[in-house]
Amino acid sequence: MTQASVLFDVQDGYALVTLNRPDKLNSFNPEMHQRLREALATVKSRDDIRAVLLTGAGRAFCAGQDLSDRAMKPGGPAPDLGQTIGTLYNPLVRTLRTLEKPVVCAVNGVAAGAGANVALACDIVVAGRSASFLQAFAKIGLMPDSGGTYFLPRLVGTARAMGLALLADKLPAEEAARIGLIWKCVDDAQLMDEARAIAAAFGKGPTKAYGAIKEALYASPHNSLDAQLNFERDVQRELGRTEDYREGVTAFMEKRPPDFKGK
Ligand code: T3D
Repeated sequence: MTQASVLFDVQDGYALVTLNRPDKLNSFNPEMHQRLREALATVKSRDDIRAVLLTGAGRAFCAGQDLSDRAMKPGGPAPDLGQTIGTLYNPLVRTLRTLEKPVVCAVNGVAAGAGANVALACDIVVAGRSASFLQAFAKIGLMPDSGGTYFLPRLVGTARAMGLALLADKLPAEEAARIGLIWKCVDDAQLMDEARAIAAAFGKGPTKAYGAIKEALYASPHNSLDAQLNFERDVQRELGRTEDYREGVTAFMEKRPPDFKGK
């Protein structure tokens, strides 16, 4: 029996989603894309799942596209990369960014090519000290995709984005955290405990507020201050009507931890 290319497990209010092609460094093939799409659709549809923790099996997080699916015969036809990007990678990045639930990424090893940019599409990225980020594209005659040219300059500025994309060198996790590419770097042995603790906290947190925070912060770079102020006013009005806000204030007044229901 073949192993599932994506493992899915629900615990403590979050879904643990594990890319599981370790012998190929969890590189993407169409089957893994499909399984991941199904996993994220389940997360979206189930109220009892209030966050995601994405990680990789084995020594890598994800090595991007499975290049053995791209082997070309001399003189043979070139693959249509626009097709896979348009139908597989772009929808994945959009799903991660627009999911109204927080997505934690535990980068357990190298994250290369689209694998690096899928990690950067997540909301909170925690990496093990031995992990690294590699915009591998230029090494094979491509440019960053899966949102790389969008995320990199916004996260670390154009100068560093340019260096990472053009030089295509491995960026160690510690340096990635230092320059603000990711949330934090922790010792390898602590990685999953740390990431699980964050995901579990999200799993019992105010889900609607988290969704609003994502939407507001991801819209922010494109909005004027006026537009952002108006967005905050309108969405805060909606959040003020949620059960979780009522519970949050009541719990504060009663000096007890809140019991958020995600509603
Ligand atoms: O194609 C489209 O549809 C367009 C979309 C493109 C998106 C992309 O992601 S393009 C970029 C694709 N990814 C890469 O270019 C990264 C290629 N891999 C590497 O550069 C290195 O493997 C790593 C830096 C990730 C890790 O290096 P290292 O030294 O730790 O491991 P290794 O020895 O290179 O790899 C271990 C095995 O995994 C090896 O197989 P083997 O020899 O043990 O049988 C290697 O071939 C395999 N592997 C690694 N990456 C891939 C891969 N097999 C297929 N596809 C890969 N991407």
